[in-house]
Amino acid sequence: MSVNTGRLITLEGGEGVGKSTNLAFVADWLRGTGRPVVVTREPGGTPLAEELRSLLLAPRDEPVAPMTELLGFFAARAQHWAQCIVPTLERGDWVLCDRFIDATWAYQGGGRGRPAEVIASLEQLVLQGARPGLTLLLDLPVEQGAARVAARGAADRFEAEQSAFFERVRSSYLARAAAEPARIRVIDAAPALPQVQQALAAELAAYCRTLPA
Ligand code: T5A
Repeated sequence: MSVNTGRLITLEGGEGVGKSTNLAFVADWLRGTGRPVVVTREPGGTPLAEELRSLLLAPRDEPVAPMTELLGFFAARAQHWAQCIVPTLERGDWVLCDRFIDATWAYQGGGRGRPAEVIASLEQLVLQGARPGLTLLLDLPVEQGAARVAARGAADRFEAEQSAFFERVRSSYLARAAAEPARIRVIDAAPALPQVQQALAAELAAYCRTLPA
């Protein structure tokens, strides 16, 4: 049985675009309209998936094979999907997730160059065709995101990548948004926070108007 994902909203974007900063704003906006929301993240979102997150993001001397990385993200997602997202949606609540399947397409697909057919088959295995109802893609030139992250301190395994990797990630996100413009809404993340949040609120309001009350 497939789950209705109309109440699943995801926040996406490259490094330092402001996902964590804006997550609370989006959650507050939804709660302010009377919609109960569970805020979660990928990789992570359950105790086991958070352990997998630590393994996936920790800098390490041993090279991580691209397939290991890809399967690791899907292993964490399978757990998060089954134990957190689906039960929340089934009881009628909203889920707000910091990164989801589009991150895999952007990072492991665009960034690492994993073949689309491999990602698509894993996506089908784990999510069985389910996609978020709304994806808010915060977009920022790579060097601006890097400057914001640098101001914050220690880098994880991905943040240590070169700028060409993040350019591919950004292009991949934007290509997905161009292919699915109704689901993936691009928000310019460069302006000051109040302006970014005004744009987020406008997208949320427009999306909620399309759903049954
Ligand atoms: N990953 C994840 C994959 O490779 N495949 C997958 O399938 C999945 C799910 C996860 C990593 O895993 C990878 C991608 C990631 O590399 P993460 O912690 O979820 O890591 O993601 P990060 O991008 O690393 O998250 P960050 O915390 O670095 O970035 P955010 O959350 O986008 O940025 P945020 O909110 O911390 O903001 C950064 C700084 O900018 C400031 C903030 O105050 C903060 O200091 N800022 C602004 N400054 C000026 N103007 C604005 N408008 C600002 N907005 C924020």
